[in-house]
Amino acid sequence: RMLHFKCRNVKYPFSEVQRFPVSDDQVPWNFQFENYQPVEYTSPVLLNKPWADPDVSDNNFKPRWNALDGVINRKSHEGEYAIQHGRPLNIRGRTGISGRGILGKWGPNHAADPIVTRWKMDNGVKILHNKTNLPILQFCAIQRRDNNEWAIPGGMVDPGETITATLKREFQEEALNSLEANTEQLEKDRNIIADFFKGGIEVYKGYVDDPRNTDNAWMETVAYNFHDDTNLSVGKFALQAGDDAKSVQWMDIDQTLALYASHINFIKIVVRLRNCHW
Ligand code: RP5
Ligand code: MG
Ligand code: MG
Repeated sequence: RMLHFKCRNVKYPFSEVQRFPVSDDQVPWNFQFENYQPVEYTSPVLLNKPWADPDVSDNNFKPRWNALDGVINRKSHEGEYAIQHGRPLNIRGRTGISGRGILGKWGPNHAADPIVTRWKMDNGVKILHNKTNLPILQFCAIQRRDNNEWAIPGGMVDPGETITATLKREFQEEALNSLEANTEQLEKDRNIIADFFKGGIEVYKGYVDDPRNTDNAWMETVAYNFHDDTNLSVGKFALQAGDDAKSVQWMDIDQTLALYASHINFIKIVVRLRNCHW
């Protein structure tokens, strides 16, 4: 399994909590790490939040680990995770923090990431990169309000929601500001959007190296590529940031991009798929 980096050896987001140091070797749970003393941290923000799990010590909390638990998916895309002292163990290994941090669910927290792409064009003609001679692909990137990092406009799968619905909803909320925008335009575009989101290709399913991950809670995602080959569909839309996005843009893709969590790895898969400049 791949190592995680963004949830190790740094301060935990929105807190002063410093993670217990974990070297590359020490990540796997089967590595003997006698002196491992992760900092216990569950954000007080989670207390009594309807979307968050209760504490594992709560007698009324009877989660079904590694299973579909009513409308909550507690299965990992990466296989079976272990349970220790009543808590799931991070499927990729140690992070230096025990507890849930700011994640609502113990174990996997499921998200979906819509990678919406178009070609960089000049009057309907693809622009080729001057070094590689390959067409330049652009993706719809949002700047996250929580940490200013650029990212795919993904979001959490609501209880009982299908991945297909999450992909389309999060794109509309974060990149088209559907929660606030003038609904007249969105109404006009509704059929275009519906058609466009039927044509997705799954490019990644699994763990996300997210800075919010802990030893007992972590992000997982399903990423889909939705591609507008002509810029006559969603590619022609004027983007407008909304909800947890503070800005949005069509961003040229190349290997120097610095993106949130492990999003660059998902973009790289799309690059191979579309045979574009990198
Ligand atoms: C990442 O966090 C996922 O890849 C997805 O992009 C995002 C979901 O969380 P929020 O945007 O709702 O904070 O791990
Ligand atoms: Mg969102
Ligand atoms: Mg989001």
